Amino acid sequence: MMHVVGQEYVNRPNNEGPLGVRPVAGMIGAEIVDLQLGGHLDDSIMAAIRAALVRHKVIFFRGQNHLDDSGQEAFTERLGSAVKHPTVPVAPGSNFLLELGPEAGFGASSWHTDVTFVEAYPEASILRCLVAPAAGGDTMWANTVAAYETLPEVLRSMCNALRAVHCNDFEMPENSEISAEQMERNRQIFSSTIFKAEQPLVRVHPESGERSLVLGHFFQKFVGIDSRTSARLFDLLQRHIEKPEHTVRWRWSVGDVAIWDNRATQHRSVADFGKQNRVLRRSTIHGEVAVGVDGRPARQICPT
Ligand SMILES: O=C(O)CCC(=O)C(=O)O
Ligand SMILES: [Fe+2]
Repeated sequence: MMHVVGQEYVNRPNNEGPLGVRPVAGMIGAEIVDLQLGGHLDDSIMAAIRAALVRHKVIFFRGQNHLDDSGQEAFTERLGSAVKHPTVPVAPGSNFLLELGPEAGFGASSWHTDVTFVEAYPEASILRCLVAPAAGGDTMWANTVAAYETLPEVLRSMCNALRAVHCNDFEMPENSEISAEQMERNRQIFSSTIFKAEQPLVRVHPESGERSLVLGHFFQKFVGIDSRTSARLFDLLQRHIEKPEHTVRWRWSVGDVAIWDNRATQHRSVADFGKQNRVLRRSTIHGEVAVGVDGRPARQICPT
């Protein structure tokens, strides 16, 4: 099955019922218009949001300025069961939010899927913009289902059989927005407990049945392949995921909210905003253990 692209994707009949949905890019991303997020939304709207999320992989909502931390938390709990980050302390004043800001740059400016060093990594993340730079500091997402589906058949077969170790002790990307000392402090917090999990390279999505590639910056090596060869193979597949055709890019305004399906995407920030302030708060939703094409689940290596 070939992934639908361009007009075919944009015009495909949708099952999002009551929502106003405007695709942003040809293969991933849609804006949902005229909806106020919060803990008050009824089941039919929540089901439509979930359907839009699984279909478009990342959905955007502008003008959610009414949301404060507790509003974001209440909405998060309507969407699923909220989980804290395994090592990073919660943002001051919140119950389970993670802050991305001048004090807390956790190496988000390279491509990743959130928390893949945990066997049951989050199924979705919700990011709310509190302070936006005048220009710069966009976030990008890539569709890892489209990336799998556009690989030649022989490479897909090879990928189906592979598994990889992911770890939170990873090399954080260089980031001119944060001092070297701050970066080192952040790194120490991020990997204060070492987490390692073995993930299938190809994950079967529990809701859509779609297959996606599980890679990103927590990748360490493929099981049964030495580190150097692993790095070359990683590079080939990761570059394929990052092709502009597989991506969407969002320019933030205060009050914007983005929600992504963390089982079918990677994302990264763009570190081009210099000393301008930029603050986002993220919540995450508990995910199931990833399962490969052969039915084998992911496995936690440490801590056990
Ligand atoms: O700062 C960003 O644009 C992305 C942050 C990120 O990786 C996340 O919220 O999971
Ligand atoms: Fe992230």
